[in-house]
Formats: sequence, C-alpha cells, structure tokens
Amino acid sequence: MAMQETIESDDGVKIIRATSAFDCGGRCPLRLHVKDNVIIKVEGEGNETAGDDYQLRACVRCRAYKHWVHHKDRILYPMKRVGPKGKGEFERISWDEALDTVAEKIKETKDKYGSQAIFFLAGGGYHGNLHGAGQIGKLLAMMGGFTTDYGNISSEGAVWAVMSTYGDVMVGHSREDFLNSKLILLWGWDPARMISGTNTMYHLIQAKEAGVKIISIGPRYDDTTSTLECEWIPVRPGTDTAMMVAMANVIVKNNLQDQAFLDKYTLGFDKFKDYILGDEDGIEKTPEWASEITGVPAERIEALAKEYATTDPACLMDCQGPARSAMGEQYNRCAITLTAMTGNIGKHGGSAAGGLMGIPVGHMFRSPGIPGMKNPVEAGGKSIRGTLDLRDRVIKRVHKVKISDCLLEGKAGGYPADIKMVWSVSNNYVNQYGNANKASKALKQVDFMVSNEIFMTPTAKHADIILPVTTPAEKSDITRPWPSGPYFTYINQAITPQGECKSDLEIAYALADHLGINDFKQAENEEWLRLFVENNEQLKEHVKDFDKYKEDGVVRVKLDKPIVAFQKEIADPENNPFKTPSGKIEIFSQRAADIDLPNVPPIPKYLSTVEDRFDPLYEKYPLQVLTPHGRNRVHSTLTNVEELQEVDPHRVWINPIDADPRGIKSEDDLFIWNDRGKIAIKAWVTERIVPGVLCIFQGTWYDPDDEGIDRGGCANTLTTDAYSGGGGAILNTLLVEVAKA
Ligand SMILES: Nc1nc2c(c(=O)[nH]1)N[C@H]1C(S)=C(S)[C@@H](COP(=O)(O)OP(=O)(O)OC[C@H]3O[C@@H](n4cnc5c(=O)[nH]c(N)nc54)[C@H](O)[C@@H]3O)O[C@H]1N2
Ligand SMILES: Nc1nc2c(c(=O)[nH]1)N[C@H]1C(S)=C(S)[C@@H](COP(=O)(O)OP(=O)(O)OC[C@H]3O[C@@H](n4cnc5c(=O)[nH]c(N)nc54)[C@H](O)[C@@H]3O)O[C@H]1N2
Ligand SMILES: [Mo]
Repeated sequence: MAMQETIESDDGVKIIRATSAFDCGGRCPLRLHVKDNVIIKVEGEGNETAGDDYQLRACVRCRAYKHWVHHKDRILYPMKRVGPKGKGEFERISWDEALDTVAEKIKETKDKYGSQAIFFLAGGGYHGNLHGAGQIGKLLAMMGGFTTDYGNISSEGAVWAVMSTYGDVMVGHSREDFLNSKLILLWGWDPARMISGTNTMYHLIQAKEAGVKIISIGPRYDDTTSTLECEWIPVRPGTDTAMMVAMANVIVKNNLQDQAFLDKYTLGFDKFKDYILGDEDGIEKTPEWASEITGVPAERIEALAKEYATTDPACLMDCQGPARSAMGEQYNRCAITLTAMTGNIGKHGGSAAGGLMGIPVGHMFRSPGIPGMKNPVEAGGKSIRGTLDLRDRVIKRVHKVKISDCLLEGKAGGYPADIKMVWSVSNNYVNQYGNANKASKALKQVDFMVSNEIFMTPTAKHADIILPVTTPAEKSDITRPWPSGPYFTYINQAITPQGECKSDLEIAYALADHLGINDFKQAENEEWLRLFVENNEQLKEHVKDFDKYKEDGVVRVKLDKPIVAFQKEIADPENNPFKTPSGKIEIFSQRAADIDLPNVPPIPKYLSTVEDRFDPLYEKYPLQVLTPHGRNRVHSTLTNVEELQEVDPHRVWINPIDADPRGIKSEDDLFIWNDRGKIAIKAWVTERIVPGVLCIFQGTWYDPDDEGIDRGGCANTLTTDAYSGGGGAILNTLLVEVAKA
C-alpha cells in the first residue's frame, strides 16, 4: 500500500498522520516523524487539524511509541517452540513451515474432535478496524468454526448495571458538559491516569477553573485528585454501595428526593426505599451503619448526601474499575439510583451514571457493508447478548475469566467443549484475565497453541508457533476514539513492516491462500477502508471526504451543544420510553428478580462478599488489593519499554500503618502472597492509599522463578478467576499478606 507522505523536509524527514491502536482510554492523533524507515520523533496533534479548537493531546504512552515500535525484543520472524512451554525457548522458522503447521493442526483438530475443540482467544491489543483479531476469527469460521468467550473483561459489571436499569449502554455526556455542572463527584474514576477519552482532564480542569466544586471518592489519593487538588473522601474497596445506600437514606429521611422525577420515570423506588429504611430486613442503612463498613465518618456521608441532593445540577461520575469486583454492578446500579433520586438524568450538568460514559459519536463502529463472521459452532445457540441471566450465555461460550477452567475441565466441568487447540490473537491471557498461575497451567496442557504476537509475552511463551505481527505503525487502518469522542482517526502506515512481520489480516490472507480458500479477501486494504466508511451511517455523516480524512489523520466532529444521555427519554417519555421491559428506569428489575440468585438482587444492594474484610480468610490475609491500570503502559502492552518503566517504576502502594509494624520502608523488596500465588515487588510507603489496602498496578509481565515466585510482580498472580452476579471480572476483590523478602 502506498505510504502517505504529506510533508517531506530537506533532511528527508516525513511526517505521517497516525494514531496508535492501543486500548488505552484515548486514541490520540499523532504526527510520526519518519526518516530512513525509522520513527525518530512523535508529536501529538497540531493546529493544522485542531484549528482554533483545543488539541487532542497524546499522553506519555504514545510519546514513547517509537521505543515500542523499534524495540530490540520485537519478534521479527515466525518461531517454533524448542523448550518447555512457558520458558520462551524458540527458534526461527519460515512462513511456509509456520503456516503449514497451523493449517495442518486446524484440520487435524477439526477432523479428530470437531471445530468446537479449537478455542479462538482474542483480546484488546489492537483497535484498528481492518487488521485486527476478527480477521483470524472470520477465517476460522470459514473453516468450520471455533469455541470462544463472552463478556467484556473491562466493563461487564457496568454493562449489566446499565442494561438492567436503562436497557441502554449510551449513558454518557460529552465532556464539555462538565462546565454546566455545579458539583462533580469523581467516584472511583481517575481519568488523569486512565484517560477515559482524550482530553477528559482538560475539560475537568476547565470546570475546576470555572469554579465547579469537585470531590473525589475512592481508596487512593489518585492522579486526578492530586491534579485537581480536590477533596478526597477515602473509602474502603468494595464498600461504595454501602456509602451510596446510606446517602439515599439521608436523602429520603430529609425528603430531598425529586419525587416527581421518580414517579414519572422510574420503577420500583418504593422497594429500594423499604431496603434503605430497614423495612425489608430490619437494618436501617444509616450513615453510622455505612461508616462501620466504609471507614468514612457518618457526618461526612450525611453532609455529602445533602450537598449532592441540593446542588442543581450535580454530576456523579462512577466508572468501571470498582465494578471489576465481587458485587461490582451494584455500585453502578446504586449510582444510577442516586442520579434518579436527584433528577439529574437527561439534563445538562447532571449525569446518568452507570460507569460507561459513552456518547454515540465516534463510538459505534460497525459497518453493515462488511459481512461479519458466522461461526458454525454457535449456530442454533441462544443469543449471548441482551440476556441478564448469565446462565443463558454459557450454552456455547465461556466467560472470559473461566477460560482456564474450560481448558482444564472441558465438558466434564460443564463447559461447551473439550479444547485441544488455542489460537491467541492480540491478548496476553496469562497475564491479564485473573489467576495467572492457573492460566499458565491451563495453556500448558493444550495440545497445540498458536499466538500472533509482537513480543515474547508470558502468553506467547506457551505457544508452539508464534506468528510475528506488525505494530500499527506498519499498516494503515481506521480507528475509533474511546467512548467520549467526538472524532474519528485514521492510521497512515508510517514504516514498512519490520522483519517478516504481517498484520493479523495478512496472516489470515496467507493462511487462506495456503488452504486454497479463495473467497476470503474482500477488497484491497484502502478500498476496504473506503467501503467501510461509505457503509457506516455514523462515519459517513461526519467523514464527508475520505481523502481528506486520510490526509489529516483525524476528522473532528463539531457539536453545537454538549451531548446528554437520555435527553429525549426525559423530554418526551411517551414517545421515547427507556429500552427496559417497563419503559422506565428500573430501580427494581423484574428480570433480575427472575434470576433468583442471592448475588443478583433486584434492587441495588450492598452485600458482603468473599475476600472482603468480613471473610474469615481476612484473619490469614489481612490486606485488600486494588489492581488499577498503570499510567505508563496499556495493560501489559508497553511494559517492556524501559523509558516508560523509568517514568513510574513498579511499586506496591502501602500505607505506613501497614508498613511500619512489618518493618517495611520504601524501596524494600517484598513478597505478597495468597493461596493463588506469590509475587516479588518493591515497596512504596505512602499515605495516598487507605490503611488495610495495597495497590498493585496490573500489567507487568508474569515471570515465575523455579520456586513459583512471580518475579515480574504481576497483579494477576494474586487475583481470582471468578465473576460477579452481573458477569464482572473480579479483579479488585482479593486478600493477601505482605512481608519483607
Ligand atoms: N488485575 C487486573 N487485570 C486486568 C484489569 C484490571 O483492572 N486488573 N483490566 C482488564 C482489562 S479492562 C482489559 S481490557 C484487559 C486487557 O488485556 P489484554 O487484552 O490481554 O491486553 P494486553 O495485556 O495489552 O495484551 C495485548 C497484546 O496484544 C499484542 N498486540 C498489539 N497489537 C497487536 C496486533 O495488531 N496483533 C496481535 N496479534 N497482537 C497485538 C500486544 O503485544 C500485547 O501482548 O486486561 C484486564 N486485566
Ligand atoms: N494508563 C492506562 N489507561 C487506561 C488503560 C491502561 O491500561 N493504562 N486501559 C484502558 C482500559 S481497556 C480500561 S477498561 C480502562 C479502565 O479504567 P477504570 O475502569 O477506571 O479502571 P482502573 O484503571 O482499574 O481504575 C480503577 C480506579 O478505581 C479505584 N478503585 C478500585 N476499587 C475501588 C473501589 O472499590 N471503590 C472505589 N471508589 N474506587 C476503587 C482505583 O483506585 C482506580 O483509581 O482504562 C483505560 N485506560
Ligand atoms: Mo479494558
């Protein structure tokens, strides 16, 4: 494909408009300076495309993009394993040999066991539309199909909450709307680090400068709280729902709720009221009750409740991280209930909560003109979307965090198939999906595994064949920003593929050729991108000129006024019911009631869980752990970039109250362990974390030594492979002990 050369200076430097395709919370336009097929400098968006609007600013991770693309450890050739699984001993082979082996194994597995014995394991490593993992899936589907997973590892808890309450996932406002608020509660949300849409911080800072009051609630004094210098209300992990329930109690006791809003738009508030007042179970959910659980003083809960209910409009921003926990969806459900109680839904400066924050511009990114894949293995199965009852979803698929158990137990364990072969594309499953030791064990006993990878990750080390993949700098594609948009990005290929690397799409093409499948290729690359844009209603509306889109690398969408979720449902409910069975905001959900499971209450509730402070296991493992996303990497991607390691060395956050009795000082070598595993990590003693809680940023590479101690300090060596009632991956509910090494 022709490479774009917009500007070429006298010294032979070309400036290429592109973006990375990381799953990073943003998707920022970049200007890559390229000389002699090497990226020598990375700049963010300039005024050429921003005009007199604000620039869409890239963060530290893309600023280090060239160090990742040109990293010395890139896998440049197809490889075959020559040592034990998991050790990373491989030798170079030809593409022919690699493709022969993969083709033969697919056929062999299919003939002997059926296509369902092939597991297609795809993750979020690449967010371009054309070249991604889906193409491997399509090819596998054409060859007979595969077994795969369901559930969004990021946000399934939040998705369940919004689907059960609103019946819709578009629950966000465009970020400019912060300026219309009078009070913003950042509840478990840290966009300075996790971005949550490029320039979210810019808009929060603007709000702050305009005098909007901002309060942050969470177990850490996080980057956003410190950047905005706002009040921090420390709360224990997994207890937010108790605090919200108590706020609801205060609001009702003081008759501060917007009863007219509740009557008109919601269903089941009375049942929730019975719960918070104690009529249901004899326990009134007072601030004192919540204080015991959360560690937040009762007076602070009471004052916050009154302030939130009497400031109009007020914006409660919950997120997905706290919902990646044992009862995570209840936190989002309860946050929504508070926004309904205060009539803040569908209005400028308010919020609908629900943790997803998406707006419908720059977000929905499917194109009806491009055929999707039909997986024969799933033919006749129930739709896995839309149902709140997770038991209906497991008929053909496996929950993302249960893949290890599926591999280990197969049909005998109730899983849909006995898996013999795994094809892993754009993910680091061992590292990222909970319980790394179990994941490693599970992959070791698979008959054959192929991994499409850029680097020798802990997962790739388990493969029999590794196929070398290009970075986004080596291919052209279109990408979408994270939910807040509103803009579209284009990746212009900046350099030729390194070594013998191919994109996942090109790998699928090559294998299709190898297998004699002629109808796989639909169009040449750029032609495909044009087709995609032409057939996508949303894109077409904004991308009027494809050539200019490509040339600029970005199309910015001008909004006349900020987008507000559910504006039309609130303005004209008769004609615009919510997409729930009742057409209302379901504070009580009959669909949840029908599921009839103790961890799926029909109204939002605080319930104690396994591995919280009330679990008997707390005696043995008296510390809770948070595992947020590191600011200097994207999950496990970029972890190996030395320049970024320097930005933020991997340390466990520990409060002096926990460190002192254990004789722990900053920079000490520590061991942290529970029944699932043991990691080595250095300490950072800080009051920025509540006592009784550690923070280990997820994403460093699992690296077990001969004794099984993970020297890479991977958070998921300690986490569990379980999911909540709503399907949320339980990655922030765990107990451990710590000591000096
Ligand atoms: N403890 C804990 N664990 C978590 C989370 C947490 O909060 N706590 N968060 C979870 C969340 S939200 C997510 S989204 C997941 C993410 O988990 P994963 O989806 O596994 O993401 P990465 O770890 O970034 O791994 C992506 C891999 O794709 C590779 N890659 C990049 N581009 C391409 C490409 O074009 N083709 C191919 N074949 N490979 C490519 C990269 O080299 C990298 O190894 O992690 C989850 N894990
Ligand atoms: N730098 C960076 N940014 C990223 C990513 C990345 O890997 N690196 N990944 C992107 C992806 S795919 C995703 S899904 C998003 C994820 O972004 P989030 O959904 O926000 O998840 P986390 O990054 O895990 O952050 C969770 C935050 O909640 C806090 N927290 C954890 N448990 C609790 C609790 O019980 N109560 C309260 N109140 N707070 C709690 C943590 O301290 C942390 O600040 O980030 C995106 N952005
Ligand atoms: Mo995610």
